[in-house]
Order: sequence, then C-alpha cells, then structure tokens
Amino acid sequence: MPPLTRRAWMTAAGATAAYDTANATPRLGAPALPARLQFPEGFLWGTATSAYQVEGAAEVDGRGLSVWEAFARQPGRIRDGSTGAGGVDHFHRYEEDVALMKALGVRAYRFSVAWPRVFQDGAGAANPKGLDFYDRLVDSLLASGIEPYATLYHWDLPQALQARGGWESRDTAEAFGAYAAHVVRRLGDRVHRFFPLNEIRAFIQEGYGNGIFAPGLTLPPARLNQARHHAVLAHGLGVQAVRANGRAGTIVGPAENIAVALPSVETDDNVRAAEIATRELNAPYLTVMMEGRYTDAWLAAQGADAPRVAPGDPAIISSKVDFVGLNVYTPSEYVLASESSPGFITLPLPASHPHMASSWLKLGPEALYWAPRHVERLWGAKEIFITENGTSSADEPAADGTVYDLDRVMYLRNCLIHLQRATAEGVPVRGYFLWSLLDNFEWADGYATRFGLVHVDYDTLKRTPKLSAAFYRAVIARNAPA
Ligand code: IFM
Repeated sequence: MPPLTRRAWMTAAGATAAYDTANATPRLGAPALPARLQFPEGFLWGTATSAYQVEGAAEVDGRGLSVWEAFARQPGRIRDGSTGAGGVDHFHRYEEDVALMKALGVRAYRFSVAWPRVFQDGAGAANPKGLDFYDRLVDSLLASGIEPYATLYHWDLPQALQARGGWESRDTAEAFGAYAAHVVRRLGDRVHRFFPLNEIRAFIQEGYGNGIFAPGLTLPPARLNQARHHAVLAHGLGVQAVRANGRAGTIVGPAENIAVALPSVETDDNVRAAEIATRELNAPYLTVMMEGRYTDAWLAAQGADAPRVAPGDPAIISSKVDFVGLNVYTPSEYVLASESSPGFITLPLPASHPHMASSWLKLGPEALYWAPRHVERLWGAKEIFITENGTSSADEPAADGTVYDLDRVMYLRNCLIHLQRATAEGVPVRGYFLWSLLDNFEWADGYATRFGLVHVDYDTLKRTPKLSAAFYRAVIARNAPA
C-alpha cells in the first residue's frame, strides 16, 4: 500500500490526478482497532451536495427560473451579494468531481435533481433536455463504483409555482408528486435510492416563517402551518411516486434535519425525557411523517392556527418509508426529566457554549448518537442514514495553498466517535453522507461560508482537497473514526 504522503492530498496543481494515482488505502501506521471501535462491515460512506448549491449552468438546456434566483437577485438577501447561478460549475465539471469522490473512497453520492430543469414552470410539459445532465452524472458515478442517492427537492422550487402560491398551495404538493414520478421513470433504471424532500423544517421555517431563505416570506402562523402541511403532504406523495415508478428493490425515505434533544446527564429518566422532547420538537415534520398525526401538544399549541387536514392526508403523509435519513449538525437542546407535564425541562445553553464558524452550529457531537437512537426508539426505524453532517470553517489556504482545516477534522472526528457508539450498540445506522464534497453556495450566506472537504477557488473554480479530505479518506479506509 502506498503511504499517505502530503502530496496525495494537498497537491494544488493536480489534486484529482494525485488522488487517482493514490489508488489505494492509505497506510495508517497504527495497529488495527479493536472491533468495538469500528463501524459495522459494509457501512456506507458517502458525501453530499445539492443542485442549486453546486451545479451552476442556470440557463443551460432550457432550465427554468427557481425561487432562489428570484430571491438572490433582491438586494440585501445574500450576505455577499452573490447568487447560486454559477454554483461551482458541477454541471460541467462533474467528471472531475466524481474522480475526487473516487479518490476519497466513498461508495455513495447524494445529489439533488433541480425541479426547474425538468419542468421549467414546475408542471405541464417536461423539458426534453431536463434530465440529460443527471443521466450523465449517474452513468459516471456508476462507472466509478459510486451509488447514486437522489434527492428530488432541495429547495429550488420553480418560480412559476411560487407565483401561484408556492408551498402555501396544495397544488404545489400535487405538482411535486407528478415531477417525482417523472424523474423516477427516467432515472429509476439506475437510481434505486430516493429522498423526496430535503429538510422541510429548514425551507419552510426559514423561507416562509423567518424570511431568511427564498421566497423570503414572514407568514402569520396559520398560513405558515398550512405551507408546512403541504410540504409533508408532498413528502408522502413523493414516497408514493417512487414506489409506483421505481424498479424492484428501490428504497425511499426522508432526509430531515431532526431537532434533537439530548439528556443533559445520561440517566434512564433523562434519556426518556429527551425522547419525549425530540418527538415534540419534530411534531410537524418527522413525527407526523412517521405517525400520521400531529401530536396533541402541538395541535393544542397551534389552536385555531392548526393546518386544515383533508381526510386522506394522514395516510399519504405517513406512507411507509424504507429508512429514515437524518441531517444532524448540532444539538437543539439539553433536557432533564421532570415529573410534571410534558415530562422534561429544557436547560438553556450557557452563553459560553462553543460553536463552529457558523454560530448556529453549536458543539454537541453526541447528537450523532442520540438522534438515530431516539428515532429507533420512538418509531422503530429499521434502517437509518445520516444524510448530512459536516461543518463550516474559516478555510483560509495557508501559504502553500493548502487548507489545514483542523477544526473541521476535530468536529468530524468527535461526531463519528459518537455515531460509532450508536452502531456498536445496535442502532441500525447503515451509512453516513458528509456535507459537503465541495465548497459551495451556502444559501443566505452566499459563498462566504464554506462546508467542503474540497476547497474551491471561486475565481478559477480549481478544486483542492483540504486536510479534512485526507481525514475522511482515512476514516473510510479504516472504517473507523481516524
Ligand atoms: O448547505 C446546507 C444544506 O443545503 C442543507 N443542510 C445544511 C447545510 C449547511 O447549512
């Protein structure tokens, strides 16, 4: 086995070539780990991106306008005044990016399909060229031994649907079901893993509640709840579309950013309290998807602002999923058991609690243990994937051109240690997708906030693996937190 030389991961001029020739497992120089520290055999290591954040080529092959272009063009919406229209040109550089993945050793890539590429106006006649790029991408992945995991909606709603009410309209959920069926019919011969929508919590709360994401609305509670309801309805319609159109063996499940409550001290009663709190924190998202009803406490809290639920909706929303995908970055709260209702009290995070480069990304790597464990206990999930985990970092290249992102390495190592604990205790976590392969358009932060394992020079679009890429490569090779 060749040694993991500096050159193998930090070459500025030929990062891809260096990885390609590395061609093997790094020599780690450490004795084999005890089995109790390893991930299970066959654990799926992957990485993730989304269409609007990386693709670029916003006007190629008849792509329609999305809410994010419309939003980003409004002055003051994006921190650095940028838009995602150029992304990092993944659309044209996907082969180079697939080579980067291959060099990392990942066996899975989670990408999203851009709805406005496929239906320029969201519905009606499909764009004949709309899926050509994904055909090429999927073929390239498969040729490299990387399994495609496709997200059908990662926030880039066709602007034409927004003009007709966006997620406030039930028609958007119906249009999503038709779009999902169309994509699965075309790609389903080669793609067998689908996620209908990414992070309903984020795009509804930030886009329709706080006005920070597209379309930039601050709706009153009743309208916000109705938009939320249509999004979970779309999840169910998407699950049904995948089932109806996918090949035998195709699996489908959500990719939701679960809000996770942690026991502040790990005792049985605090753990139970954290489960109860987690169920309530996710009441209009994962909880309703898994249970088919909003919790009593959530409905009581909404009062007259609760969403209108049509008679067939609960069954659609809770359509059976094959796995639960969890995007986990940070803990939501720490709790203690309480004898009075609702069974827990929440402890505020001390002002001194540390966070990563993004202030919302509070430290709490044990969330990677508790999130899947709660999901197994609450809903009996048989298969769980961590569909996103990662961190922002300042990511300044050093004088030699390399990004020594030690903070990302430390963050990831700690998260993986806690995730490994979950697998060692039998929690059925099957795989992990690191967010993100590449630096990219981080929504309202623009390009100022970087999440990639691979640094992208935004002037030249040159890709250079960071120290964290070497770290992840070693994790995968060793199948253990490295
Ligand atoms: O970049 C986002 C992604 O689009 C959704 N999950 C969180 C990531 C980091 O903020």
